Amino acid sequence: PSPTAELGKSIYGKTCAMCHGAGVAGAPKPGDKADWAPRIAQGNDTLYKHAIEGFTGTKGMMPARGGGASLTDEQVKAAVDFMVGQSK
Ligand code: HEB
Repeated sequence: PSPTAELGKSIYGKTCAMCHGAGVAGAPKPGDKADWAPRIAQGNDTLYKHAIEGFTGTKGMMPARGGGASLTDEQVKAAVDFMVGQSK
């Protein structure tokens, strides 16, 4: 795995899995292709924007940077890439 993939997996485990791992409050689980397909179809730029700035959808509320205010954009994007990679 590339360094970015390792980073994404690590960030996901520390900051995102608390909601996304079990699908808490409507958070899409990595590997749930039916939930991810329409999200992935929006394109990476939208996914990154929603993960960085936060977003409220039909299922619930995604907090900005998953509540990890100190995460850099690169770290959040790497975690998004990891989640998308698990879900294709
Ligand atoms: Fe989240 C969603 C990412 C954390 C909750 N998210 C989401 C998405 C993404 C993400 C990409 C999709 C968007 C669209 O569709 O556009 N997250 C993420 C990351 C992280 C996270 C990367 C780490 C940093 N989340 C989180 C947490 C929570 C959440 C911690 C809890 C608190 N999310 C969520 C939800 C959702 C999401 C609920 C869904 C919304 C709707 O409605 O759709």
